[in-house]
Amino acid sequence: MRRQYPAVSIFGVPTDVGAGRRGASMGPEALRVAGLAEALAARGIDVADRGNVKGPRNPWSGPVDGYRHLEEVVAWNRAVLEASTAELRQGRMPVMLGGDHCLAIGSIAAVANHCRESGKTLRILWLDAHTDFNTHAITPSGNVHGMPVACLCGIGPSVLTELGGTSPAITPAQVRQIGIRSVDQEEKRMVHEHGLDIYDMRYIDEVGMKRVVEEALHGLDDDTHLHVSFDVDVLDPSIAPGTGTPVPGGINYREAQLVMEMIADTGRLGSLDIVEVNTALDTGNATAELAVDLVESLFGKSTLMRD
Ligand code: B3U
Ligand code: MN
Ligand code: MN
Repeated sequence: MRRQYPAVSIFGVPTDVGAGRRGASMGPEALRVAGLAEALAARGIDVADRGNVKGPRNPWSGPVDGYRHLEEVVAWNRAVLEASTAELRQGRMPVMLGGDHCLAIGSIAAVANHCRESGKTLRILWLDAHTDFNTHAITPSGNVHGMPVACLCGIGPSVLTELGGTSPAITPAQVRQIGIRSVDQEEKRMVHEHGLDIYDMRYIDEVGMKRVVEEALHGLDDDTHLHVSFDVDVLDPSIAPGTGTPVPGGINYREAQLVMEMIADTGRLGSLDIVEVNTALDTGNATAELAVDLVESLFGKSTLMRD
């Protein structure tokens, strides 16, 4: 039986202002060329591609006070916040195509506000090789795509922590991170201090992806809005080479499919980011094509279940 999904609104967020390498700005087109909208429409989903959110160009300058391109990051995130908020108000599901992962600040701030207004509980599944919990004081790079989770939890510059109006937008207790295998020294202290729920690669190897996802999704109910922030660098670079900060030892194709299928089974998916597709580093368009394949599973594609 086919599950009903709300109407989906796709936005491109062609930015790499938060990244350490250029090229994630081509991610939205790569995902479009890979047929994202068509794949969702073929599953019977009402899907609208709203085009690209607009923002400033990448000045490609060095860190100032521990941040690279903070002004530009804020401008992009304001645009993302506005676009996402408008769709949520209409009962539609925003899908943000990155772009680098800094866009999750605006995207999740919008969802957090929406949940506060509608009395829903927000749960965030952060699929990533990195915890993205750096601050300006400890970042090794100054790249804001390494800081969105901290900013959303209220740790960061007020222009970002207060982006959606309420600060903090979320608490660490709402977040589950899966696939983690690269955490900077000082960042390790931070994630322990703030009690982030992290399912790293070692834990996945030891207990298996099925149990990991069961634990990460435990406690969901009819009032839960599930936001999935899908950084494609969670995938092993052998299957997803087109990303700016690849880390060996990532999740494989079958593990990734299982995560998506188990999320689909909850019926609680409410919003989605697909980020860090960097076409300049890809083999053909393999990474975007794989992301589309996985998103089909996220929207209920299944081997044996009839549509
Ligand atoms: N933790 C490093 C690397 C990094 C984080 N997120 C990505 N890369 N994509 C940093 O620069 O903060
Ligand atoms: Mn990330
Ligand atoms: Mn990452």
